[in-house]
Amino acid sequence: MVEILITSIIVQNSIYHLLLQRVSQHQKSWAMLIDPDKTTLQQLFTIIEYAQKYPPTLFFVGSSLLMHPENLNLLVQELKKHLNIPIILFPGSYHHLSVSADAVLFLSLISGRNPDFLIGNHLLAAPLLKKMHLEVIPTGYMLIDGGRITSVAYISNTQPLPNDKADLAVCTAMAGELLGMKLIYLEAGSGALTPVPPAMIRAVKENIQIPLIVGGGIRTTTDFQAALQAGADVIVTGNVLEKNIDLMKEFFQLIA
Ligand code: 1GP
Repeated sequence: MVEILITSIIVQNSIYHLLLQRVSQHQKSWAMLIDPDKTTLQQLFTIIEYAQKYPPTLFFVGSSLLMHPENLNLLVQELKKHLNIPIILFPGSYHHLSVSADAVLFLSLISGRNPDFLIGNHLLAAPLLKKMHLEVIPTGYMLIDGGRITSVAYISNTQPLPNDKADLAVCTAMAGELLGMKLIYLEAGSGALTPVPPAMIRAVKENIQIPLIVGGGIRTTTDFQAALQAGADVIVTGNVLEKNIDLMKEFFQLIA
């Protein structure tokens, strides 16, 4: 009985629960992606300063490659020290983990046919995750053609879904939901030339009940708003803020 109560308290306090709550209250979310390889300490302090004024709903931390694994922990700890914003790991591989984060997207690349990214990395990560107190959020990750070969396409060695085939995206997302995924993530890839088309976002959203994350190539408030209006629950922005941190204010205003 006590155990059931504790479990339910933990679930109520989980980041996933927070997301579900926001979706049910029609509140949109913004995840700011920070790449530990590309962010200097100085840039991190600027991000922290801006996030105190214009907080994203969540931080995603990760990248396809991790050339400086030591930066991952440092970055997460520094964010934790100064801000009270949930930090979710967005790993490119099974060892891109940090005990100091709050949760991890346990990504299965369901648009691809590479077993390493469907289950291979997961069995390597499983014993590590069992020992960490990280909330694990199973996520159906779908790579959508964004007009160029992105790092995630190259590294995962998978073919993105054509961006004019909303029906393929819908069936893939529905299959992910039926397999028990807790989130669907439509990803055009970092630095995509074109973000995921609104028509595809809308079609996927209409056919799943779980929250929908959309990211890749979102550079302007117009892109951001188009994805929100099409039905995305969480918008992820990465690259553009590395170039223009002032956009944080505008993105913040779009979800406030
Ligand atoms: C998150 O990979 C994206 O889904 C980030 O993409 O860097 O193009 O914003 P950008």
